[in-house]
Amino acid sequence: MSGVDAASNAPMGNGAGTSNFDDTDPIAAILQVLQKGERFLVCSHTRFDGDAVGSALALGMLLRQMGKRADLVSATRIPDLYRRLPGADSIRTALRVHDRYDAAILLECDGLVRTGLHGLDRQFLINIDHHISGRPFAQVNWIDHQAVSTGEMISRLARAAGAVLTPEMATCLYTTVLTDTGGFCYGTVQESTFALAGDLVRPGADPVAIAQQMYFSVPASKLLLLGTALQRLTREGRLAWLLVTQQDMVRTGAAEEDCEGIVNIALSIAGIEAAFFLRELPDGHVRVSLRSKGELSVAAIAARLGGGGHENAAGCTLEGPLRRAIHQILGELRSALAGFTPVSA
Ligand SMILES: [Mn+2]
Repeated sequence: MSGVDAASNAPMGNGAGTSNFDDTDPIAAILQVLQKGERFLVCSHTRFDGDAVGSALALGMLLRQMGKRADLVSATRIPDLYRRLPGADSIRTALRVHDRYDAAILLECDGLVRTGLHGLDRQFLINIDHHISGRPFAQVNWIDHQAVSTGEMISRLARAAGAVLTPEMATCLYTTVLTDTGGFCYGTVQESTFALAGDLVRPGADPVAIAQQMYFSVPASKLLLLGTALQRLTREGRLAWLLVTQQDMVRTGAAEEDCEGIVNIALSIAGIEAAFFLRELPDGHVRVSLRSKGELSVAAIAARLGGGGHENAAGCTLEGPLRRAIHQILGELRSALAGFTPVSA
């Protein structure tokens, strides 16, 4: 967990600028800013996932419960999968922030660029993140690698604020836990994760309805794309990968969000230690999703290639063409696997 840097910039408006933040207690520091301010911006990274949408929506609800105004802004559209989350229509799509806020709260971002938004550099910034790639770029930073989702951190913030978890907040927060743990499967899951899930089900999150929405409402275009990707499944020892071309995307009528999770199919093969999924982008770049099981970390590989993420789930964008990107990723993964012996072996 990183601390709080109060030296670089003072909060705008409403007198929070004179505060002395306690660098050992980022939750208290964040609450101090929230309590003193009136208007807040909440944003997350582009290409929203369940944690980005769910944590932003729940934080917006928390702020409103505290009597504050919260504007939720995203540079990219909300994937259909998450449009039925409570309050999802309240997220505005924009590329630039014009207004001045008492603070802009960035969720799941390792810097301003990740938001895809312009105009944030003028704002007082609060950074809440659980990624390994998290960096203390803001005036107040709360980075907790142990949290299974940023939503988990928002639920702790809500508790510290003495807020009531409404069924809507609980639904958004449960969605962050479910999706960021891959349905309670990934390495970050521990006993406390189930306690957290219980704390969200009790006030009204419906685990069955949320799972149905997340996993059993797949658009046909996604299955067509998956079929195409599976035809190109390649295996090399403990590595497996899938890819789709831009032509595949057009032919199947798939949207960007339909690529979500395809990499996990390659990872699910017995004996596979790491997997990746490549998607050719319309501009010729290649989007890479990396996954690993257990102890092998793909976070460092993604970071070396200009991306980021978690130990078991990370991503980056590479120069095309596809063949070159495959070569680059394979080089990294082959050498990572060469020196790797699984604990269970
Ligand atoms: Mn997350």
